[in-house]
Amino acid sequence: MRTLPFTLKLPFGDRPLEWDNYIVRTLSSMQGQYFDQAAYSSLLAADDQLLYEVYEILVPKVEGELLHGVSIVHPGKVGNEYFMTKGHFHDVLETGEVYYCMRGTGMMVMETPEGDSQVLGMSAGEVLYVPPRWAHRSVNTNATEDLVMFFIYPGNAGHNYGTIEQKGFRKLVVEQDGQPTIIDNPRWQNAS
Ligand code: PAN
Ligand code: ZN
Repeated sequence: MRTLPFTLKLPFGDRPLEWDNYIVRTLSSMQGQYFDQAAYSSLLAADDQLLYEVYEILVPKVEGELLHGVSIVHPGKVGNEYFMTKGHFHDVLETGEVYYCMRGTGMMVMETPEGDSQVLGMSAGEVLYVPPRWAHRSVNTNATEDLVMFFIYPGNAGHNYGTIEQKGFRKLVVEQDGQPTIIDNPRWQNAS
């Protein structure tokens, strides 16, 4: 846990050199999240492949601190739906987050508990702001390149994954006619 001022080396488009915590998410951690369940099952049976990685710089998880790090979503699809992060609300709903897209192209799928929904494109060099109350999921829409992003959020934010695991997001990002396309999630209404 870092409690004194420090600098961080972030080679362009790469992981931090001095990370404290490394998280990997493979296909098996996304049970029930992809629309095409048959495609998900057959991909998983072939290989529990790596979807994304997170390199975290750890500071105390308290109000006033700023947690930060780098996430890397790899290219790929489950059926027509692109590789993506699990996505979450923050436990402390009233906390925002800043993402800086270092490399690649993708979309951030966001929604509020009140039913507002937005999907914004991201490409290298862009900063994306996720306001308080907005759940967020990053989607890599590039066929060959990683989506690499630096993120910063309040130390006391916490993560609520359960709501998204149960309900999913209202919007999905899928490939249609070779293009990333935002569609309504047909399974969202069925969730409790
Ligand atoms: C990011 C995310 C990271 C991985 O650090 O945690 O992109 O996504 P999931 O946490 O949804 O698996 C962040 O938004 N932190 O709050
Ligand atoms: Zn977050």
